[in-house]
Amino acid sequence: MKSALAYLLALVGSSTKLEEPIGTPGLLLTDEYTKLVANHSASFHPNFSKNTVQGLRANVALVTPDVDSFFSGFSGLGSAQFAQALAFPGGGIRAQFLDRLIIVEGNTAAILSASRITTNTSQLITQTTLAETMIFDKDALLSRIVSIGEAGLSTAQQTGEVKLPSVEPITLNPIANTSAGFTFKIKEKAAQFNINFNKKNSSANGLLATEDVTVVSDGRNSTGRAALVNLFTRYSTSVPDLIQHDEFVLGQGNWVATEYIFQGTRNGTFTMLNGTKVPPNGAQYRIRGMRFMRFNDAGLVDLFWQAADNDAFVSPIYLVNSIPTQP
Ligand SMILES: *[C@@H]1O[C@H](CO)[C@@H](O)[C@H](O)[C@H]1NC(C)=O
Ligand SMILES: *[C@@H]1O[C@H](CO)[C@@H](O)[C@H](O)[C@H]1NC(C)=O
Ligand SMILES: *[C@@H]1O[C@H](CO)[C@@H](O)[C@H](O)[C@H]1NC(C)=O
Ligand SMILES: *[C@@H]1O[C@H](CO)[C@@H](O)[C@H](O)[C@H]1NC(C)=O
Ligand SMILES: *[C@@H]1O[C@H](CO)[C@@H](O)[C@H](O)[C@H]1NC(C)=O
Ligand SMILES: *[C@@H]1O[C@H](CO)[C@@H](O)[C@H](O)[C@H]1NC(C)=O
Ligand SMILES: *[C@@H]1O[C@H](CO)[C@@H](O)[C@H](O)[C@H]1NC(C)=O
Ligand SMILES: CC(=O)N[C@H]1CO[C@H](CO)[C@@H](O)[C@@H]1O
Repeated sequence: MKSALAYLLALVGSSTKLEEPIGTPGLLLTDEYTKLVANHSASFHPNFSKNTVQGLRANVALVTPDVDSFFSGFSGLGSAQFAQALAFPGGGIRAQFLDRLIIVEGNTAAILSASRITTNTSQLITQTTLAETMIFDKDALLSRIVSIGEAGLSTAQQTGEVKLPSVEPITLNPIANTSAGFTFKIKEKAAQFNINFNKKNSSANGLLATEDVTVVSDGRNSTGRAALVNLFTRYSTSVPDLIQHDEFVLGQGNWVATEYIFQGTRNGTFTMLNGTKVPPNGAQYRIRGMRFMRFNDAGLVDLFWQAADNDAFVSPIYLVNSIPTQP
């Protein structure tokens, strides 16, 4: 997001933030503007979690008329489709999005949350990870959102194939006040994960993390570099031609978030989250995910939180160039 000049000025301590990111007309990145982006990006989920018409209207007031939305594979354009996608469930079901981390860089925010679905008597139905990238226009209205859920995990929790997590309060992770130079460097490291993967060098990804890195994915926590490397190698026989591409690499303080696309051919036996083995079908899938990385002072990742639906590889929603059923 930052130009090379703005980066140099930041390093020498100038507070200049005047720059115009490509594609966002009229935008000046002032402190005041960035605060408004932070405020708006933190407003959507509390408003939504009220599960009221007022909450929904408050959110629609924060988006552009032509907002571009992508909610777990379903694309929409315009505020009416945005509102439709956010319609609260009703029928005695409550949906809450509880924020764990909000990174803001310029006019873009990356948000890591818990999606908690309960009955109206607070009995847990599912709790999965929700991750979003939000881009704002010059008035700090939301103009593009990508929202990534864990549909496969949600299904497996509802059928009892995967145990529900315990209900705990969810709090925002703190963001350390590091130098601009530190954040610049950790963004480069975060971008290295997919570069290594695409060079068939996933084992190098372990070395970017601490030996006891916490790895969160698919509703599970695991520890250690091998668990981190496994996130990258687990599709090597089921989707042998997989490529991963970063769309965004956003940093703030000691945190970096990436939004990425992974695409490849399901050409080997694929294992679903519930353990079911699905035969190859030779079809190509294109899926979006996000990763949130916390770096320690030595510049190593000590928490790696991945939000991506493993079972998207068996979902027709994510087929590339799918053949329309209507002529
Ligand atoms: C956003 O700003 C408004 C007005 O100052 C304030 O009432 C609201 O609490 C803020 N919301 C968040 C999530 O920070
Ligand atoms: C919970 O939802 C059910 C089904 O819609 C409804 O009958 C009941 O009145 C609701 N209870 C409360 C406490 O809102
Ligand atoms: C972060 O650190 C810088 C330099 O030490 C300081 O000027 C700034 O006020 C700090 N910001 C916050 C939010 O603590
Ligand atoms: C794999 O990564 C390691 C560590 O970054 C590097 O030393 C090595 O040259 C890389 N190998 C290839 C084939 O790119
Ligand atoms: C998994 O790790 C994250 C990050 O440290 C933590 O917030 C969460 O509570 C952990 N979950 C479990 C089930 O231990
Ligand atoms: C998928 O498998 C078929 C049959 O073995 C093979 O012909 C094809 O080249 C494979 N495609 C990819 C992308 O690996
Ligand atoms: C796993 O989930 C799929 C899709 O929901 C279902 O068809 C299959 O029976 C499940 N497998 C097991 C072992 O429960
Ligand atoms: C109805 C409702 O909850 N509106 C809130 C939506 O978010 C804004 C900004 O944080 C609040 O000011 C509203 O009260």
